[in-house]
Amino acid sequence: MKRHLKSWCVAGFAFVAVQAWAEVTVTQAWVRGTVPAQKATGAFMNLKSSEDVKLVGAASPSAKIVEVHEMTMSGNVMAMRAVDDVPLPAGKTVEFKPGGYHVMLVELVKPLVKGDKGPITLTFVDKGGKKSTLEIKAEVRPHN
Ligand SMILES: [Cu+2]
Repeated sequence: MKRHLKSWCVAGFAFVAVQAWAEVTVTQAWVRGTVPAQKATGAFMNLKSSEDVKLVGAASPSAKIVEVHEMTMSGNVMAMRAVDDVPLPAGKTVEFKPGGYHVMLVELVKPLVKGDKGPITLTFVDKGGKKSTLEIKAEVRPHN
């Protein structure tokens, strides 16, 4: 009987832990490679969170400035702007891709060439205001 109670406790605790923890999965992360004089590039990926969270920031040792940008059409001109956050609704894949959201790496420390892995730390905040970070490695694809 005592044993039975204990297993209930463990199960209860595990349930609470799952409820509180938002897990974000990042797939197909890549960075557009650069040519030597180029100072900025974009990183792209698919993000999926188990809970409602927002992407609120990014950082990388590869660049001095890292921002989350959105590309939009302004008239017939493509323009990009920094956004404060990107909502990741629970269970929905949000694509960061050329022409849309991207992580902008500005003032690159050195050119990013094919075969490199660009480490990027993403910061998320959940509905309760709790912050979490996730480090990803984005594969550098050839410049084109
Ligand atoms: Cu940009």
